[in-house]
Amino acid sequence: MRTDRTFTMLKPDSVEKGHIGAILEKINASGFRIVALKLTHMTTQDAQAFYAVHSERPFYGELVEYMTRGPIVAAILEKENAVEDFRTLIGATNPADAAEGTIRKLYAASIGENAVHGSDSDENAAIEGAFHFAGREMF
Ligand code: 3AN
Repeated sequence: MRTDRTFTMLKPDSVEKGHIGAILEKINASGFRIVALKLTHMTTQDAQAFYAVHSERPFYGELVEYMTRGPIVAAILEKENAVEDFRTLIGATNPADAAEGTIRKLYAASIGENAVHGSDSDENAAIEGAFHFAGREMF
C-alpha cells in the first residue's frame, strides 16, 4: 500500500463560506500535490457509511446532518508522510485547541463544524479515497 497519500474533504461550512480557494492554496503551498479533486454532495447513506466508526457516538446524527447539508470538496493528496503532515496542517479536531496557522484555526467555527477532514491512517486514507474516487479519477 502507498504511504504517501491522504484523503481530505472540505466540509459544507468551508464551501458555504467561500473558503475552497484559500484552503486549496494552503494545501498546495504546504507541499501537497492534488491527485484527485471533485465537488460532490454526500447523501445521508454516504455520510452514515463514511462515518460508521462514529455510529455509537452522541454526535453521529448531527455529524451526518452537517455533512449532507451542502456540497463538499473531496480530494486525494500526495506528499511524503502525507497522513501525519496533513493532520498537522489541519490542526486539532476542536478549533479552539488548534495551533496558530492551521486550517482549523483559520477557518473552522467549532468542533462540530470543523472545516476539513483528514484521514487518520494510511489504511483509512486508501479506504476513504476509494469511497469517493474511481481509479480513473486519480492522476
Ligand atoms: P478528526 O476529524 O479530527 O479526525 P474525529 O474523527 O474524532 O476527528 O471526528 C470526526 C468528525 O466528527 C469531526 N471532524 C467533527 O466534525 C465531528 N466531531 C468529533 N467530535 C465531536 C464532538 N465532540 N461534537 C460534535 N462533533 C464532533
